[in-house]
Amino acid sequence: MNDVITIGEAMIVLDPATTGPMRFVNGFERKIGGAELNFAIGCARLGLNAGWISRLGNDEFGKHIRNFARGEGIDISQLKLADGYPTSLNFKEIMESGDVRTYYYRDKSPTLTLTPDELDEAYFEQAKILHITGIYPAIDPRNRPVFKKSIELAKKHGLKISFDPNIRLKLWSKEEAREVLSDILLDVDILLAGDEEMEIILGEKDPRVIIEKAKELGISLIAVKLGSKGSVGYFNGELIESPPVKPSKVVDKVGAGDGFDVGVIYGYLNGWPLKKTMKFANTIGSMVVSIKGDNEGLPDLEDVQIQLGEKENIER
Ligand code: KDG
Repeated sequence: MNDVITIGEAMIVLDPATTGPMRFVNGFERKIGGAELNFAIGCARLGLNAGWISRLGNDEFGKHIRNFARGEGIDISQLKLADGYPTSLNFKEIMESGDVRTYYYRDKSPTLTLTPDELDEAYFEQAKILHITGIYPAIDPRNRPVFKKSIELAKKHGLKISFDPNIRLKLWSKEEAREVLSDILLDVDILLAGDEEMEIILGEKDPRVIIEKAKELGISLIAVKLGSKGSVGYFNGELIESPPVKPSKVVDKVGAGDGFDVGVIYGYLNGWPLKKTMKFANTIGSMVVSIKGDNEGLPDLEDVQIQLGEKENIER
């Protein structure tokens, strides 16, 4: 049985060998990214059973991503390689500060070949949480029926729906994101969102107001990510302002939000107190930004425990 399942696209990420504007970058390293796959990887590294529903191109890049996901111990039984749809690419530009700009080449996403009736109901029956993000419906409007069907199946079989808006304005406008995602919020049980994203969806940036509004929508676990200012969480009548965890250094901020999501879901599944969960999630987020790559910094459970001072780091 999977603890978590998720649906989303993964891409080959071309990571620049040097910082600065991409037009002056001569070398790139081939890596892998995709918010939902990052999430599944993070869960698997902590020891959860994670499943990933997706489509990749039937090409060398697609096979590379498939092998990588399998190597991370992710259940890829719901992954297929699609003919005629090349695996998408994502070029990154990284500034000295760690700030990143991305350039997508994903107009003919292999996820377009996944149809609602291909979603396997039995797969949903055997999971606890469906984690979804705003990237999947943003890639192409034609992905939205599959997205909706995944929510329907999750609800039918009593899964909790965990949602990160992950608004990527290179994929859609604020107006379109608001229209689609505010509808999704009605089905969500666990909201993992940045304050600026919620400003786009709800018109509110103050974490306490966001939490009040999310509660009114029936969302039971709410975590608002404030970047370098930490996070605010709400669950079962308790509100926690969790201070930021300072990273050892900031080299690449991409994937930090996915890491935070992993931490919250891990704490939730283990029935931890909210304070512990939020600290754990902030710690994972801070570990992700200190390593280059979208998912390379996602830690194993033991690494987080060392970071939290719960375990000794034996170097040699
Ligand atoms: O959350 C990190 C993702 O944004 C990154 O891995 C790439 O999925 C990606 C996207 O669509 O930008």
